[in-house]
This record gives sequence, structure tokens and C-alpha cells, in this order.
Amino acid sequence: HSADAHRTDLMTITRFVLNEQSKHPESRGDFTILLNNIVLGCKFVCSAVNKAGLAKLIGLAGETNVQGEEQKKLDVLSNEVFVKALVSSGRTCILVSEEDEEATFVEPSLRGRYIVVFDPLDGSSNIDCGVSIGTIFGIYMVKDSHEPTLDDVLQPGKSMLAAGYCMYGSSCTLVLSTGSGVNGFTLDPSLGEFILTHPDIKIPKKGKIYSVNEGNAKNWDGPTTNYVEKCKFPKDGSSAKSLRYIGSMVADVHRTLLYGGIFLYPADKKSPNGKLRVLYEVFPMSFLMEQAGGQAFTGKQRALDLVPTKIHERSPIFLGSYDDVEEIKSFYAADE
Ligand code: AHM
Ligand code: MG
Repeated sequence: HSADAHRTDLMTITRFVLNEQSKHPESRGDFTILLNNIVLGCKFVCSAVNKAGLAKLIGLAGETNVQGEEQKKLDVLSNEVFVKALVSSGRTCILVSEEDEEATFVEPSLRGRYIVVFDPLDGSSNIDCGVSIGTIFGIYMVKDSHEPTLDDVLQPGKSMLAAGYCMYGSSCTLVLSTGSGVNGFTLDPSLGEFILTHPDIKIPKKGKIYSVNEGNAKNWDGPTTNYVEKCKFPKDGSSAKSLRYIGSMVADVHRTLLYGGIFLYPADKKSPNGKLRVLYEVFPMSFLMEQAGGQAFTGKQRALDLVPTKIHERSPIFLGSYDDVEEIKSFYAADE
């Protein structure tokens, strides 16, 4: 590819996914249609997040706007946009959103084969100060689209067909895996299209960064405590790691994917299952990590082997560079 070809031969996310799907002769374009609706949701949230700083002026996010109308909060609004886009795609049968207590079963006339689990706007504590936030999603296939049941959703993460996230940061970046590697796309605002900018992302085998909320340290278990101690005071001659923690899972995982290192949200005495949700936080990010050559571990097992029993279940999670996760695994193994 010459530099010129890159500028004129634009690999949009739709074109990319169509290319990938054409390898499967049985594909009917349903996945592409589904993904286009997820992309639409991401573009909407991106545009809303970019205006969030103007909330006082134009009345977003719970404020009253100049017309005196009460505005919906950004996370509620984002959820509605995703739900409506996914239902109207005609390709989904069950939706699980962090914002909704119950799973949504799509009415038969609009029903398709896919299940989408998602967190429409994760890291919401970061909205009001303009720090990166994101959308996370995972996609499963239903067993029988005539009789979808909750059991179709309560599948281990390794059964996911695809997973991804969109980060609303200094630019809007969508990272996607359909099970054959990980690719990153950046929204070109002038075109309104996601363009392939990070082909075939591989996480460095070992990293120099650890990422955890150390404010919870007094409640951690032994292996997490010992591991973080080792990051700061290595006794084997290796250099200490740097600490980076944004408190937005998408941003912390995105940095981990690109620069390497480890992200931890461990169990602690106050939250024995950690904080992050299995279906739409832990699984999609673990899927991406494995597809990029990294690992994801719960403290007990490979994260993608976990079988959830409730749609909003939580789990501790340690994910990132292969060697770094290998190390925390050895701390947990030694503890048994
Ligand atoms: P949220 O769904 O309420 O936004 O919480 C999820 C977020 C993640 O993005 C992030 O990794 C984590 O909470 C940070 O938690 P903490 O503030 O406990 O460190
Ligand atoms: Mg969340």
C-alpha cells in the first residue's frame, strides 16, 4: 500500500466486516446489519458526549434546556438509542443492558438470531469532568430464535461471536473482534465513518504498567496485595511498574491493549465479587484481550470459561499482557 492508497482507498468498518463475513459462505449479511446499528449508537453517543461540556448552555444530561424541557441523563439517553437501534435492526432477539434491570425480549415480528449484551455508557463518573468514557458490547447467537430464553444469555464468554468497545476520548475509537484478531477503527467526523486505523492489534507480551484502584488496598486479598507490592518493589532485579488508573474501564483497557501491562479489578472484603459485570464488561474485554494475544483471569479461572447465573453478575478480573497475567495467576495458585 502506498501512502496515497491509504488516503483514497478507505477501509470503513462496514467494508471490513463485509470482507470478513464473505469468508463464511453461509453469511447472509445479518451480522453487518447488526453491527451497523451498534455503530449508529456509538456515533450518537460520541456526538452527545462531545456536547456534554456544553450541558449548562444547551441543557444536556439532566439539566433543563433553553426551551425549559427536562433533558434525559446521558447514560439513560444512550441506552434508549442503543435499544431502539438494536430492536429496529430486526436482527436481535434478546438485549441485556447495564441500564435495564430485566433483559429485553424482542417481539416476534422484529426478532433475529443475535443476542447483544452491552453497557451503553460505561465510566459515567467521568462524564462531568470530560474524561474518556465508552460503550462496551458482546454478541451471542441464540440457539432457537423461535424460543429465546435467558439460558441463551447465560453462556460462558468463550461462546461470544464478537465483542468490542467504543471509546469517546480525544478521538472516537471503536475496537472490534469477530473472533479472528482485533482491529481498531477511528471515527472520521467529516465523513461520519469509522476507518480502519489499528489493523490486527496485538498486545505486548509483557508490559510496564499496572492499573488498579489502590484506594481499595486495605480490603484486598493476599494474592492481589502481594502482586501489587511486587509491581512497586520488585525483588528479582526487574524494574518497578508505572501506575495508570483512569477509572473508566474502556480507557484503562484500551491503554492496556495498546501499551501492554495489566488491568485489575480484584475482589475485596467489601465486594467479594469485585465490581465489574460479567456479561457486558468482563466478557467482552476478556474476549478482546485473548484475541490480541493477552489473557484474562478471574482469580480462579480463565475469565471466558465462567458461566454466569444472573445477567448482572459481577466477577473479579485481571487482564492484559500474557506474561503479566501469568504472574498474577501464579500468585493465586500459590495461595490455594
Ligand atoms: P459504572 O458502570 O458505574 O460506570 O462503573 C464501572 C466503572 C468502570 O468503567 C471502571 O473500571 C470502574 O467502574 C472503576 O471503579 P472504581 O471507581 O471503584 O475504581
Ligand atoms: Mg459500567
